[in-house]
Amino acid sequence: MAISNAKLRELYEQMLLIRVFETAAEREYKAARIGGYCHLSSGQEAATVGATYALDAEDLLVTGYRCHGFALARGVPPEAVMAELFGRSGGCAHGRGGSMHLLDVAVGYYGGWGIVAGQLPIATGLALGLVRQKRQQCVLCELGDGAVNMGAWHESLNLAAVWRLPVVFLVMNNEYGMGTSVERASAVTDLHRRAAAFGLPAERVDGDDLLAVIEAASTLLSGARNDRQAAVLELVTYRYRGHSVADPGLAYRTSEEIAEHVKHDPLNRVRALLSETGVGDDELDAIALEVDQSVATAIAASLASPPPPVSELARGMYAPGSAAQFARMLAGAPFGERELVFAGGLGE
Ligand SMILES: Cc1ncc(C[n+]2csc(CCOP(=O)(O)OP(=O)(O)O)c2C)c(N)n1
Ligand SMILES: [Mg+2]
Repeated sequence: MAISNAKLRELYEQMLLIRVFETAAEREYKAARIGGYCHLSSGQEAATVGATYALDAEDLLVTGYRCHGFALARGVPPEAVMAELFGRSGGCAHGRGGSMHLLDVAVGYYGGWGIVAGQLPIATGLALGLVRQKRQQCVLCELGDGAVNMGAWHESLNLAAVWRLPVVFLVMNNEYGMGTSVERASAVTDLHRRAAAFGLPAERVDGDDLLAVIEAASTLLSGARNDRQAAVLELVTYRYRGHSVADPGLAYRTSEEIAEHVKHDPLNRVRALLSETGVGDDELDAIALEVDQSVATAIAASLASPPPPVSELARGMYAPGSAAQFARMLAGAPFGERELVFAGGLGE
């Protein structure tokens, strides 16, 4: 896979940003400055950055809830991602989504979805929308190994095949769905082979090999974009941390298993490639410093950003023009409840 040294350096910086961002998010969550859920993607950086890099600027990206890395790789500013984790109005979803529901339509990122496999019908619908609008764009839909046993997987892949929709389903196989290994959950553990049930092309590659990910993702995405050929891409990777920050991640796997994966760390592998092209330790240190600073700036900006005002709670819930319907309802009780449920109400 031919890629310029400058581009490789840039992708390495993105991968390092994700690693440092996730470590900071874990620290902030444990300090109770981040609430709700928080799923980290440390260890999955090559898969995340490589697949996102293979998208064209006009393509659309949809993911599950382990999504900080995808948002960063797609170009959502770190302060907008961090502020969303903090639940602040400066967040990319205005502080109303949190860690699992990042969103930035301006860069073609359509979320960040918390229901396992819930994002598949959304991505499939987006792909149908592209066809209807005669656009030569495609959708990349990320999901976990746990999502391939959900009904929405079968329904979405079937429709994508029958209607020739421009969508690539990216299975991020990190070996576990919460505490359940792929072996315990799936009859066929080569997950990409399930695409055969729908007559779709599929590939399985080492998700910790950045260049292999870019090559496979580029081929499948261009098939979707140019020939409306839906496909499945399975990236075999590993998550270093627990399922969420609340899970130490050691009840269902051993420290030895984790250590074995760390030996093939995706960041080290790209660092080795950079060294071969003559990038020295000085330059690597400079990149690390830049990344540390941008994460520190993101945290400071998040702390300075106010929480979203309660009066904005119903914003985005109703289409423009539905004000008359909304006016009949009690503010803060859009389904007509008689009492306000928020302390202090909505200022009325
Ligand atoms: C429909 C549904 N069922 C159960 C859950 C609870 N749940 C959250 S994550 C998860 C495991 C998913 O694992 P996987 O698809 O492998 O993704 P990963 O966490 O490894 O990224 C489960 C069961 C949920 N969010 N949605
Ligand atoms: Mg998984």
